[in-house]
Amino acid sequence: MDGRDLVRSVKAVGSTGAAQGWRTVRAAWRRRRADVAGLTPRGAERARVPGPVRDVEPGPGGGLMRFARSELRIVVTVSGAVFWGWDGAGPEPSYALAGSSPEPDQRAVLEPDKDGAWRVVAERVTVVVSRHGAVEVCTPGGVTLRHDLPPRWWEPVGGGAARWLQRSEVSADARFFGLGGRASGPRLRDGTYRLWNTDPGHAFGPGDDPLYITMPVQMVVADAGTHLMFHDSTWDGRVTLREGEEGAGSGHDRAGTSEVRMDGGPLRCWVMVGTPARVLHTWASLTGAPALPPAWALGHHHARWGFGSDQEVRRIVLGYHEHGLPLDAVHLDIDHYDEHQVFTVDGERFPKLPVIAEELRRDGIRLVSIVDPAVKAEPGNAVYDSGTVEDAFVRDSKGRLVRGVVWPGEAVYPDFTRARVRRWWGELYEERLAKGFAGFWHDMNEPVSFAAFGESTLPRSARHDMEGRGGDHREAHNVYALGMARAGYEGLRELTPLERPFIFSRSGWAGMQRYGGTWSGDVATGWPGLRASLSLVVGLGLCGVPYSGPDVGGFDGSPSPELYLRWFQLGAYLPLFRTHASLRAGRREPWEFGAEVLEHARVALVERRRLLPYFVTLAQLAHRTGAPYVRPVWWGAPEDRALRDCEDAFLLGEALLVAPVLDPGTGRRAVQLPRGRWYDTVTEQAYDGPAQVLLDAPLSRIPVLARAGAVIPVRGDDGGLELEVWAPARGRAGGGLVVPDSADGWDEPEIERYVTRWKKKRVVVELDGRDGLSEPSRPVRVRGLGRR
Ligand code: NBV
Repeated sequence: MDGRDLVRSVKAVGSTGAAQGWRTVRAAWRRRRADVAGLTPRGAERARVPGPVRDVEPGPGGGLMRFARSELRIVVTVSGAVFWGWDGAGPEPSYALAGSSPEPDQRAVLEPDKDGAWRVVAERVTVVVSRHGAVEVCTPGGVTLRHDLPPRWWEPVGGGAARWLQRSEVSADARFFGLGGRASGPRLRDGTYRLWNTDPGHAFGPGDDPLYITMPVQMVVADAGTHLMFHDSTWDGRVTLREGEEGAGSGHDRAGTSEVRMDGGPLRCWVMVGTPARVLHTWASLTGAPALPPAWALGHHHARWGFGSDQEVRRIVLGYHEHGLPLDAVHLDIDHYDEHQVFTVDGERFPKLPVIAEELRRDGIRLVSIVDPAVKAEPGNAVYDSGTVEDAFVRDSKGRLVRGVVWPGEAVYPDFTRARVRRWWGELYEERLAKGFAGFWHDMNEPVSFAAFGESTLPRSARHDMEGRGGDHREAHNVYALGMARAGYEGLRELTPLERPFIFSRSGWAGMQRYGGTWSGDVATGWPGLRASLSLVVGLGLCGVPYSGPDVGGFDGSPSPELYLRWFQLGAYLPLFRTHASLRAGRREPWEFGAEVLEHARVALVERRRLLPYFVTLAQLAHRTGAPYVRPVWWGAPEDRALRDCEDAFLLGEALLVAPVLDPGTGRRAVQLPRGRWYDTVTEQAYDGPAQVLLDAPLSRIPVLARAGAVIPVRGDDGGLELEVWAPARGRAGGGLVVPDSADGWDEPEIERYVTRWKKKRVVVELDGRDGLSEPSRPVRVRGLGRR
């Protein structure tokens, strides 16, 4: 223990109560001791590079290249994604893939290229491998998108996992996005980003990295094209990014670089090339379609750590009613547990939970429960006892249970990398359903074990089943929450087969969208936190996780009325729209910030409800195509550099452009418009892009623009579905997709395609159905006709 550790230990003892504080000191020591005993020190290492190519063996979709000191398998698959793996690595087993690897594309063959290189030509991408193992990803037109240098490994002389480094170059104009949920993005500037899911232990802002969800997924956007690169290793790693620079005048370009360093795991990757939409579609076909949230989960959620009693829940709901504010879900945090133990309810403070849940459900409001993975290590505790019978908990290298410290005190951790344990855990949700809960909020699943010093998670030497292969926490850590999400999702599918499960999880990894979304953790109350919360939603969407949204108002403090309102106005256009705060933070109900804020918050809530059919459509489209609801403004025009650098606005689906206010005292703001005509949805004033325009952003609203020609499904005053149509520019046409999903089951409603155009002096809207064009059966309202 060094001096800093000592100070932290003393603080831990002081801040969490003496008993818990000392527990965290002991836990940290235990963790350290376990790792000393359970992990072999790396010792001397030997470096290796592939060396020159020896022979080549064509195979389905590509083939195998043997180098002096490694081999490379390369396969173009029918999904359009290209796989390559070094040292014999294949696509499976993988926690990211939704099923088995897609079939090889038989049309793709490995053929000789110049200078002893080989190449595979596929429909959308050509991959060239040099005779020393450099891999180049090119567009079909032959322009290089990414140039991977030959990889390098470091192998412990005494055996054990090899570390590796993959250095890559991208064009000078390229921009990096992704890597999971990053607070400083969405554009990832020069720096080193760690790949290790982490609870920062305090409310985070743009300077905090890593956070709860990290993923080795890079989305790279350049003039020449867009590609997504996924390094399929779950181990701890670091990605160092450096944007390139274009030589001004006669100077040379400096390429952008990415260096991925992994502490272990196979060196294998997947690359997808195309438009952003095509790339995400391929990514979703590989790693799984985003789960469809039930329609109510697309409304407004109110959470709080510390409702304290079921009477307080009733009071809040009544407050929403009395103030005429729509509400769709209420979330109960750990304070409703009995002594902080998951899958229990404090019967004294929440005696009427199922009754209240039923009352709320009649009003269209659902109850959502927090679910923490750690189980109080105490015989007599039902979850602990049944988990013990199942041998469900993580053990150390000597076979002893790994104990950590969390809210209930000393706790043990289910090993979600074992199928049997996932099944056992999934069945536990039955208790939640019986209490009336309809949705689940997975927390503390990085997983967290409070520690007075060192890392607040399990020892790296802790053993995991890894689907029978066996491994330790170094490999299991990043997929712990993914396994928990899978356990919950699959359990709920068994328990309530007719309903779509609703799960959102603080931590996760590539593929987590198969089971649900996220809220991205404890964002700090403050303007930088507001900006960071948008960065997370956009970045996660580009990694294939379309459903997320921040704690409106921030987690930890008391936002000023202005900050709260601006956060609220942003949240109203994000997939998960939730107000939430910590036990010690100020209130988050819209009526707590004065009459003016209440009035404007009501407008945002009412608009969200009006747009619900649009959100439902976006959820359906995300499920079917992988396209996130929230998209960077460059989504349809990645070659537009001004859009690529715009981080303070986003597209909500095809139809809307949302320009939140992210700074105090703003009454007007600049908005970078993509090509085409856009209408301010309040004034109906038209603007033509590409351009930067200055728009009014009074306290009452943030600028939201509609694309000319768009067809947006909205909720009419009678609750029915109506079509809001924004006039196309003269002489132009437009259109939009609508997925009318009224139930929360598994039926896949058909997509309605609408087209709009000018006919004489009128805007006409038609349904483009199987039998040709017809008049829509839904009420239509055309807007944007008046002002230019
Ligand atoms: O369960 C309490 C909180 C929860 O409100 C929050 O949303 C999570 O991100 N939880 C973290 C644990 C406590 C953090 C200090």
